[in-house]
Amino acid sequence: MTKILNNDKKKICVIGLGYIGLPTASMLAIYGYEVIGVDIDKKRVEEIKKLNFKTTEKDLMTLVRGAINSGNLKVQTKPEKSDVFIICVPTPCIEVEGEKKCDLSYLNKAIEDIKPYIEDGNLIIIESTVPPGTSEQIYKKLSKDKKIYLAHCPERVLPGNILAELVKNDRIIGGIDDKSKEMAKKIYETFVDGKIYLTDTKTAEMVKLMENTYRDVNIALANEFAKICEELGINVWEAIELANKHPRVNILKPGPGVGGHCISIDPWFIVEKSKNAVLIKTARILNDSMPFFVVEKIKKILNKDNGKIAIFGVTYKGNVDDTRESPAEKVVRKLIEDGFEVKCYDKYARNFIVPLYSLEETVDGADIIVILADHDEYKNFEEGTIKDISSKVKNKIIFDTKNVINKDLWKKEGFKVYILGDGKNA
Ligand code: SAJ
Repeated sequence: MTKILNNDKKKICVIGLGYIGLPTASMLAIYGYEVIGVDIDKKRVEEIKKLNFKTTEKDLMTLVRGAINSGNLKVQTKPEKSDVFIICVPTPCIEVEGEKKCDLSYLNKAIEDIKPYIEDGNLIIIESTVPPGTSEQIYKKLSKDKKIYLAHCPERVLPGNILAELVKNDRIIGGIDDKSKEMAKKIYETFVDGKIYLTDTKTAEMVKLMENTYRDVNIALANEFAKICEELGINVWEAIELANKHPRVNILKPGPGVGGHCISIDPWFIVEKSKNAVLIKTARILNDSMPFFVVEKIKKILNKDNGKIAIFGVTYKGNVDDTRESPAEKVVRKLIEDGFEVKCYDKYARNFIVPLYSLEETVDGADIIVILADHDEYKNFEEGTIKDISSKVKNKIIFDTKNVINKDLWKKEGFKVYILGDGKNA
């Protein structure tokens, strides 16, 4: 579908220029809105202005450049009076008295920051993921002395493919009233090719949480199958592939745990609201236990509690630069705590809890190589690279928790190959 530039001259203020806010602000600017992109982080604002920020998102830099050059996108640290405010700030998870809860402090701060600029008739859109009922509470607060409109439009884009999904994916818009729904729809339909579905705010909040919870529970099932298959001498990867031949079965993949700032967090926002969330809580705990399962497995393979470990892949998933909540973080912390010497290699990662090394430095003298993220690089290692690695390691052992390596090539070099969930070589 070809979109036409909007000709309604609305001014939009996007609060939070992170992985959702920046592409959204840029997209709206490209489609003709006057956009003020706001981030409290001065450094981030400067980086964006100078087009000097790191990203692995395909074409994001080009989009931001186009938006800034069009004159429609301005980035700054303070909001301005606008017709529409779109809030895209993080809502992480915090632990309060042993219970995991949504941390609404960034969202509340954003609301306080825009409050002086809000006027009658403005539309406030919350994109941040929140527990059901949050938008209604914010509306109550803001509508005391102003006639405002409010909608919740949860983001649904997949990190690594954000720009394509921003346009292609269907959107859910929950409005506090019909006018709010329609006003928000008008904004999104300028750049969304997918269908737009309208509902109330509480349902939209729940829908977002259900999507990520569906995935978390399904991954937990795959992880439980991996443990069971190891115990019973079955290769879980083969078993899942065959089970998925059934027309109504689609089991996801096991791995070292669930990372990122969405799937490993959002299910807790349901748990905090309902005692009935029994399966959801169990799945979360199971996925959180996987890094420790991996550490135990490393000890079992090595048959000792010390040695040099070479980690490949520390981001929360393949081909992204984000290490937030990555399973590798827990694996590495635990290995170091238990007395292992650990070196990590990841040319995609932006930063990590320990320094990152080159491939050569990482494998030098290693007792075992452990793969924790499914970067394309590890799938496509060539014979020559594996030969070089082979000449540097102390023991030719590789443990692949993502089942991505070309096993035959590694075996050809004399490596003993272990795959998570493969009970045949456990
Ligand atoms: N993972 C597995 N096995 C699988 C699939 C994923 O172990 O079969 C792991 C990954 O390695 C990673 C974690 O799960 O550690 C999450 O990765 P992901 O690619 O499944 O999802 P995210 O967190 O990058 O993005 C999700 C998406 N939600 C859904 O697919 C329902 C995205 O659409 C959301 O917009 C995003 O969360 C978000 O921001 O909420």
